[in-house]
Amino acid sequence: MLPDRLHGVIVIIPRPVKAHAHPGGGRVMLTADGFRIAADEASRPAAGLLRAALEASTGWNIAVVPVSGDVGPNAVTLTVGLPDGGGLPDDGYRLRAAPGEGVVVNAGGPAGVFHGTQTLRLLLPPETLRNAPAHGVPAALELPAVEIEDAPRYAWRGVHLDVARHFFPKAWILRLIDLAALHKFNILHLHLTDDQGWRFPVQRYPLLTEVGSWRKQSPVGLARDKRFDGTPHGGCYTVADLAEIVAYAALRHMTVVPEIDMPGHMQAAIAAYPELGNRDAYNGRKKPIKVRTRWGISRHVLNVDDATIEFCANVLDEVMNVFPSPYIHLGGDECPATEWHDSDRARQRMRSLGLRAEAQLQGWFMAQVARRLAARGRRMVGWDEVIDAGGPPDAVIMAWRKDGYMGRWAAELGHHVVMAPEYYVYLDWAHSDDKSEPLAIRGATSVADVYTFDPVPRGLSEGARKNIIGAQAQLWTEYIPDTDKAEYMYFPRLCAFAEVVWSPPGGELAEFEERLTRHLPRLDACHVNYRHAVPVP
Ligand code: TNX
Repeated sequence: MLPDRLHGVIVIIPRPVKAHAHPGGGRVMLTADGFRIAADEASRPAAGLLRAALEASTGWNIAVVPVSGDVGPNAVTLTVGLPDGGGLPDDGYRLRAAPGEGVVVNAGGPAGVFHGTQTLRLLLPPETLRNAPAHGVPAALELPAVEIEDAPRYAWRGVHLDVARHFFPKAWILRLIDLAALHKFNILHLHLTDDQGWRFPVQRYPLLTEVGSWRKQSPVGLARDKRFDGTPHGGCYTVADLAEIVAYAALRHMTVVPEIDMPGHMQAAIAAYPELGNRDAYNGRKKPIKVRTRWGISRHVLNVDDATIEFCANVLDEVMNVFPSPYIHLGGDECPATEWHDSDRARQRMRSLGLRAEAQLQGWFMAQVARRLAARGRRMVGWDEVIDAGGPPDAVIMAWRKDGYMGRWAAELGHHVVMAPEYYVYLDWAHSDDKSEPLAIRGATSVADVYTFDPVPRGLSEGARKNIIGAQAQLWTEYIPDTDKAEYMYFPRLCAFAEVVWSPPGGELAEFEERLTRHLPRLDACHVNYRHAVPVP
């Protein structure tokens, strides 16, 4: 048995701000008989979730009771508002587990209570992460006696999932939310539309999903192999599915940020509604544009007519009805201007706006659409191409290109920035260069690469530091057709990334790797298909 403490740090991921063994040492016992969760009003939802998780894994019958003086030592107590009025933020918490006192979580706000309960779940035996008592009903649960004080480094701790290149079922997205919440992430970014599939149901434009959610076939192997599987692929969510995902995430203090990618990456929409495309640029093309079956960048982009801007705004109205997120992602990446160059209508638009380059047309387009978001009090997020095109100054920029350079530029311009540089946090890249790795778009990004990534771009001025609001790990799914492979690509790199965005900087890789070894049984208990450092024979 390894000790509970390694190098003085409590063995959980992400590493808390402060954690030490209780001065008295020892362990805390929670026993089946009479164990309770005491919660004040603000902590009730977190108490309910903790109760459900522990009842399922232990088979115990657990009461949630109001906080009162006589809760006793066989209890977990959850409250908001610190006894000494100490200044923890809303998402910060203190957790104290001491023999004879039970476990007390005291938080700055409801989010902090929730994060505190996730810490508790990681301190308890891994078996408590299962869905049923696998080895019979335990008489007691033990955890180390500890004192933890904790709060996140960043406000945006994001996990991204591309459900457009491959469709992922709702049930698994709920599981992903659980796994992300266990690691204290608070943003799930869903990339809902792309050239190869449209997954968001729009009442006003039903063909977006009727036509746009299916493609005829998908590539087999790498793009350059030019082989296809001959099997249609598709799927879309219902409004109820998405509302369920949003509500499920909200209970776990996660915000679902939807992305409708425009004006490029729109071939599926153009297949559904050809009038959205640049028909005057096709030079007599006879074949209709279909939902794209190849990966890579399509040259078929939206036209810049008023009707198309109105179309996008109408789609976003429905997006905003489903997603309460203050942030709505409008994509803006990889939009080739070839069709605009060849389109008389687009050139006329440029002339009337006095624009010199087609790329500026994109900035103008994004700004028009973003106005509809602003009218409803929402903020636009866009990939960093948005700053090339002179996009709206209040847009949040997701910086993915050129290492930290684009993020630094955006932050110096005054944008709020979410760092997402591909070399470090594109989890669709292979884990290693080894031949045994499954097919991946590029390689390689190891756990160590992710862990040593610092969201603060090199050379950023002191004044612009506050503009880095967080970072995000991406999972583009061209080469990730199913949930098993998605989990394989996410984990355990997502554990390392959790620590990048939550914990104070300065973590040591070797120490983290030891902690990760201790964390993996917890992923096993959740049956996560993570990549093993040593391949499973
Ligand atoms: C670039 S990153 C894209 C995606 C691809 C990804 C593959 C970004 C904003 N656009 O459309 O899926 O590369 O890694």
